[in-house]
Amino acid sequence: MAAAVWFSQFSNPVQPSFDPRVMSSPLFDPYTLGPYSLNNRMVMAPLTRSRSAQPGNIPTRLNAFYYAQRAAAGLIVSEATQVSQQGQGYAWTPGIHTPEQVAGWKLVTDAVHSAGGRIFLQLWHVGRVSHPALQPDGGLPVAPSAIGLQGMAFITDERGAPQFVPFVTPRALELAEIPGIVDQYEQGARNALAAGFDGVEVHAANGYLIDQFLNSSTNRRTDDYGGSIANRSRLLMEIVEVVCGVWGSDRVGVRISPEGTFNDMGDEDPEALFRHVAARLNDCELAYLHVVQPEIAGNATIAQPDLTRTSIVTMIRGVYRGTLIACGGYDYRRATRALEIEGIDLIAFGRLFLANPDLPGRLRQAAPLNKPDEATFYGGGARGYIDYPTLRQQRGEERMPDFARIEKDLLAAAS
Ligand code: 8OZ
Repeated sequence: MAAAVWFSQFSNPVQPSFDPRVMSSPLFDPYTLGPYSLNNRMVMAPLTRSRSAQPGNIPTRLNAFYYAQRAAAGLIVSEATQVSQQGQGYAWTPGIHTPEQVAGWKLVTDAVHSAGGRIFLQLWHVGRVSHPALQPDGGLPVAPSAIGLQGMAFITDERGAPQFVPFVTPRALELAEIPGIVDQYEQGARNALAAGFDGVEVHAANGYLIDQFLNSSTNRRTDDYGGSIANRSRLLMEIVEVVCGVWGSDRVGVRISPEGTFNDMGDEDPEALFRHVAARLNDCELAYLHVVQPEIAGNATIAQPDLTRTSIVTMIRGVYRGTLIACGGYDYRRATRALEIEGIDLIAFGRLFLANPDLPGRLRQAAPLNKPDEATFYGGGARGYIDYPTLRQQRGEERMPDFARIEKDLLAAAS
């Protein structure tokens, strides 16, 4: 497909088909984020979809189409993307450590930009949440300490079919290996710049490597990276420093999940830990701090918010002076309330954006929402990925595309 034809399919894909005055909420206000003017205060949350091309974990035109469909978000944060082979923890997740992956991501950023969107890449190292089958040398996954987690790793068998196997106990990183981990993030940040992203988000949430260093239950180190809260935060701060060196701090975000329990996480004093983290990050003058509500564990809601106590997100709002994104189970009403009353700056939506490519338009006119189909969250092709209809398509104002055909064309197209 000629380049011009390839881009033209993304231009202005999300035309409003409604009176924009219908709903009034700060969600629809523009927002200045670092050097960028966002069209609204709705962020598409990072969502693992496990649909990169194999072998090589390479983003495809199908992935580009999916992200461009959602370009009406004020900001898209990409799915978590491993900075190295060692950093991969699930089958088929994309990487940002080979030239082929950078070229694949360039298709994504070009498509999103042609559609008028903004996209940050989420930099990811899973640490212990991996398996020898995914490791470069078939070795053990690495972690701050040799403490395993319960549950199953998602890998592939010899024929490439999906398979669930128990996690293994990781090995503790040597002190001398830690600069190499920081280098992986720095290289990932450079590669993201080369791939045309608008910024990067450091994934320090949800029980992956950086979070394993932060939390006392997974970090039993006795060197400079363990023990005190300052020591446990050291890896995060070193990574943030090098990533800001590549991008400039106003194009770097950090995602944390205080009190999160996903991937067997826990800390003896999460309030003190994350108060420290938020205070230290104030000094970095980042684009934003992105906080996952503790009621969310990966893709599941495990509890309802406890309204009788001050939430950890409220505590962080009290400490953190910069742009704060909150994520986790928000609907229109709760999101509007968070912006109007709780001092949150931007709201990230995961499942709602997954199932509604035109989410801002739908919320603005209080239109019904498509329901996400859990069976198609991870792996596969167009189904459950690019075939959620827009409101215009559902109303017959626009032809319903032949998604199977689009998938075939996109994956057949030469780059
Ligand atoms: C759910 C399934 C796989 C990965 C995260 C990257 O929690 C993830 C993830 C979530 O941040």
